Amino acid sequence: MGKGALALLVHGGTENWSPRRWKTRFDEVCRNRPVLLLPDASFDPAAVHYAAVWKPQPGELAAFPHLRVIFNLGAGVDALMADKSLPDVPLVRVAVSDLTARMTEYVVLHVLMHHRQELYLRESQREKRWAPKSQWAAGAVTVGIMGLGTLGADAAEVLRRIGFRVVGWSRSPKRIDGVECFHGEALLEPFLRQTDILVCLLPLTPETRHVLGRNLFAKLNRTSPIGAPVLINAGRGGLQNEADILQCLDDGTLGAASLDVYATEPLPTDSPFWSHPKVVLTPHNAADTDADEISKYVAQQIERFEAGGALENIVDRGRGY
Ligand code: NDP
Ligand code: OXD
Repeated sequence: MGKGALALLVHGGTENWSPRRWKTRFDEVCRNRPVLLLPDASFDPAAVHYAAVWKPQPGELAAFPHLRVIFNLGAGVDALMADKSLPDVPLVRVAVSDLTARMTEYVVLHVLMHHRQELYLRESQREKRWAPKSQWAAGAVTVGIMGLGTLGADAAEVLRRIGFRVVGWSRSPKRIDGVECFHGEALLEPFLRQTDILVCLLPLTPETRHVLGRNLFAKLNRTSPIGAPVLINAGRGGLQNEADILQCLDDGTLGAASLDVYATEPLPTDSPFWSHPKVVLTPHNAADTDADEISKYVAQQIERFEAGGALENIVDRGRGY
């Protein structure tokens, strides 16, 4: 019997993430396995055993009666979890070293940008103003990371090595060398009270939606050398209350924000974030993963699964991540 087919359902993304590029990549790594790029009028849905997806339409995956595993081509599965007809088969997400390293680059870049007063220095340069401000040591600043999973834990370790004081918050208890770890609702406030630069790497779930709002920002530390606290969100736009962020930037509750993700993407051209002087904005590309590594990761998981081995990085549907 031939190998069960892999169906590709890919919507959106950059040129590197175009459906055609994914088809070429998967043809290379899935030897002797049919790879179907959907929509394809000639395919037999019953032949599909695996699906590799990025932002499929709700209901699309329910069309495959013999589906065995769904592979999400990214780390966050919030879009998939919103599909009420998602087949009840294992859902695997991406957790690969390339993605982790790129996210850590983004986090370190933005923490350093605020720590080293880059917004102020660039403004001085534009105005040809020679006006240095005093600097402080990394150890005088506490970076608080919400989400100590694959991405948050790596960023925490690298920031600590650079010299920052690092604290972290997760759902369950964690141990990371040199990082003070907090967990659960009850310990959120003590975590926030110490945090000068807040980095959010949480998944979007019903529990975390809109967690980044005024109530939370008001609990951040205001006595560090950087002054008003800074928000860095590279998790998901649904984690943030955008009206609160804008008001908190304007009334000084927040000193600055680096945002990679938004409630609506692409960010509408009339969003005040585009031109806000205290916002450093990127277009959801904090960690634009090497797609070749992802296709190899999926192909290896399928081979291992068919040989009776365990799948890795299966999403816990009850928790939503
Ligand atoms: P993981 O699942 O490995 O980690 C998630 C972390 O969040 C865990 O530490 C988890 O706690 C914690 N968490 C989840 N829910 C809660 C809660 N209710 N209260 C407290 N802590 C909670 O995910 P990753 O690190 O791989 O990725 C995180 C997110 O980053 C993704 O879901 C995605 O949305 C986003 N992302 C964004 C990208 C971008 O380009 N902007 C690229 C890739 C990912 P515990 O450990 O106890 O389970
Ligand atoms: C992801 C992303 O979840 O790129 O992988 O946002």
